[in-house]
Amino acid sequence: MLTFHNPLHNAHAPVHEFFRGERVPCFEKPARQDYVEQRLKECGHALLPPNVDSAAVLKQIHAERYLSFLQTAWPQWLAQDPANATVQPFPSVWPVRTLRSDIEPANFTARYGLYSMDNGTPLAEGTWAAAKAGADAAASAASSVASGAAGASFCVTRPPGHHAGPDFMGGYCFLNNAAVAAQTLRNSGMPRVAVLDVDYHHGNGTQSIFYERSDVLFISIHGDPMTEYPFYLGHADETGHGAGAGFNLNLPLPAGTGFDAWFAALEKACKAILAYGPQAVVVSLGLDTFEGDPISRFSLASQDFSRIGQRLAQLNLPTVFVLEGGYAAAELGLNTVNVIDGFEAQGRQPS
Ligand code: Q9C
Ligand code: ZN
Repeated sequence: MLTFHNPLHNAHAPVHEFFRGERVPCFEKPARQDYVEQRLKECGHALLPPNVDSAAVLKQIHAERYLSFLQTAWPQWLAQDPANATVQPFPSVWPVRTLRSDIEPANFTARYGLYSMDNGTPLAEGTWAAAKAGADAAASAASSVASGAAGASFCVTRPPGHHAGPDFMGGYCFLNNAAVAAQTLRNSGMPRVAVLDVDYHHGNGTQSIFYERSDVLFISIHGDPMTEYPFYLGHADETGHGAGAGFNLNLPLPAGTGFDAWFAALEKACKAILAYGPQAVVVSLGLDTFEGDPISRFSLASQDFSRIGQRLAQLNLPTVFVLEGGYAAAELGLNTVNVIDGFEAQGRQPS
């Protein structure tokens, strides 16, 4: 397995987020990736820097005006008041139903809300640099599999990506790294790519990006949106639209779900992937299904992640893993390496 990492992830380090009405330290923090890198190195996995520029692919999956906003957000925030250098911006107003989103307001906070689905995705000075380098790492991991240089690859990155839609950030995500990987595989000439999202939270951004397309199958196993973030997408009746009808599969599970029921959903997902007959799979690997996760409510144990890796290897398809959530930072390295080792151990056995 070739492992790429985001060398600039530290540039994205907002201080606070809102949690139950209070300002608390960000759960999505640089230590997450540091722990993963440390464990990977201890286990003998080399970390490669990105070697692909994702700029062109980003334009295929995100709106131009959204990318421009992200790229210039911090300078614009400072232009509003130089004292903003030490202040964290948050959106506070959103164009919900009946309000116009076609016109970009001049006001910075209004534009921030226009391009956000929540107030839980704080921007920092280095957000664009970090997010762009992460998208480059995802494109690099996908390219290594597309070229045949590797049968499987892994992209270690933060901020995560799967809540980021065509023209909005949300859920700690800015650029949709898994969509970048899937689109990169498509651009290499593969007719069909499957995205399997196993993060605790529904991958609303990835679903929306591919909802009307038949060339990318999206499958997600996640906490039931009736009670879990992102609340407004991720139900079982969302099966795709137009050309994409039949190419979206949501497998919501109740909060509190343990490994057996979760694994049964994974089995369904794997069957759907094989029925689709893709040339490659992108795994949006969130590890917030872990029992120790501070903001999520499934109860998978560390050793369960080895079984997940093993089962995914049995698909016997070129595979690109992209790191998503997982907020029990100190255990994130172990849980990540368990997926990789389970995957690789399976690959060494006759299936
Ligand atoms: N500030 C991922 O796992 N935030 N995102 C709830 C409100 C939503 C999680 C707390 C959690 C998003 C990639
Ligand atoms: Zn998550």
